[in-house]
Amino acid sequence: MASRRDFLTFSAATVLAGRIALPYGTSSGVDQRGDEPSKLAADPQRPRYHLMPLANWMNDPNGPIVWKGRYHMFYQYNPHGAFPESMHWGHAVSADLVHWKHLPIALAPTPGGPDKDGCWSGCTVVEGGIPAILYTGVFPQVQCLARSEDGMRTWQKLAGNPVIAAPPQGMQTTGFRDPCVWREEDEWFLAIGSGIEGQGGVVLLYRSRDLITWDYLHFLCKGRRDELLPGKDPVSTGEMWECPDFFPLSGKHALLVSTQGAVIYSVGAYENHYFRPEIQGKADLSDSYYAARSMPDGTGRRILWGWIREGRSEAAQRAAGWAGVMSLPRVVSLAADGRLRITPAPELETLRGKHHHFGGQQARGAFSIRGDSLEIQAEFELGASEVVGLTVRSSPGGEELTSITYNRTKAQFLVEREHSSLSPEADRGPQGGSFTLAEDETLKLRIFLDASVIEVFANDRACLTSRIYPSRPDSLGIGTLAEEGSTRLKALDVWEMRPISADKLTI
Ligand code: DQQ
Repeated sequence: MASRRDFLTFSAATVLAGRIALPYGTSSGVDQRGDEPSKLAADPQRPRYHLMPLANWMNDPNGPIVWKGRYHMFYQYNPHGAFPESMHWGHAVSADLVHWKHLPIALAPTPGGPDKDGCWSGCTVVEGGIPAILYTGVFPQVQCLARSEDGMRTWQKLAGNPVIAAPPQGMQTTGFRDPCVWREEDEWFLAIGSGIEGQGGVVLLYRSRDLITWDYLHFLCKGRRDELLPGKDPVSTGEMWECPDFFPLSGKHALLVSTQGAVIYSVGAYENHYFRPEIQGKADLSDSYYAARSMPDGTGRRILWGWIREGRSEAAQRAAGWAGVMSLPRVVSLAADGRLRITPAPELETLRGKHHHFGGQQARGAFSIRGDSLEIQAEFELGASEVVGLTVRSSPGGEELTSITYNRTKAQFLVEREHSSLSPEADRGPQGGSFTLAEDETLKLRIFLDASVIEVFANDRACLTSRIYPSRPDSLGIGTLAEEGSTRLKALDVWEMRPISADKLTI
């Protein structure tokens, strides 16, 4: 998502103007600041049970990790406003995966250092009891190391940074960023997102004994030229793979890369330090979900996080004073057909408040429950209907309305946003992709509505994230939708969700 032009300008200017004091080699100590908390709290578009900074811009999740019984989440963060420049690492901690407390910024660009123009994405590992961050400094793109000796409160950058100063010699790379590090016996391995001009995305593999001296081995995995899309930049064509995330899963290995506007996963075999993909898919059907990173949670589960981008104009984002949201935690496992099964973490059920149940009705019409902070579960028998689904955030006269639909003939699952908002600032295009139900299968939807965020899970095998910005305060209605046929709604369950009030939490 990022170009040199996007990121270059702010940090140098800001530091010169003396607005942030950054002692070399330590965390910045800059706290999260931004617009008036009361303005942000009153913003109807601002999610209430998703993790996000108190204000300003965020993008990629970085280095999620379980440490001493707590979940730590870092993320790309610009403390200076709701726009993508001068990347820092924001930091939050949770005891339950759902409620979060914000901690001081973990990493800030160091004037004159290899990350002077931004601390871009990376990962967190623990070496001999000491937490360490591997991240990308820009520009040029190099890999850096920071460690924390005080339980992740402050981070000290290695004086000898960068630890990897350039891509392997002679390679015409399209990028060199976003390290993902893991341990095998007494060695560390590091995968870097990259690509070869005109050929496709690659993940480069390095090895080290101490996280400092790294030897390049070979490609961990390579994309194919015939997979490239037409486009204007290497990330949109697939010539550059961002944010590789590589992990073992039930006897197989999975690799996630962010490219072509999506998070693409491969499941396959990892042998002799080569990864051979066998099955591919999208971790989410929408381009609103990006740069996903996962963590083992200490109980055998793999938890996945993604950046939910905005879907409205840059001007609207700046005016709001915040931009970017962390997805809800999703549990990744291997399905019987070898694909990834990605479902909402059960911990989210602790946010459920008042429950409303509707059963055995024809699948048409509106329901008495209304809201924009809800979990909705619905199961439909398709009957003869070609299109089935729900409408959410509808105004009483239907001036604003968002449809979540499964189209049997087109084998498509979509969030349709044509009428989601009367505001000209909001994106209107449909989001979604291919999805097929078996002939006798019911459609099972689990939908999380949180102000401008929608996360939908269909039949435990498709995720679809979307952004909508209804402008009317009465755009809160829920209804069912069935065209040409006799769809039966087996059951509709709705829970009013509690806000997480991250800023007030103490743990
Ligand atoms: N965002 C980061 C990069 C990464 C991109 C910069 C993906 O490290 O490649 O904020 O969204």
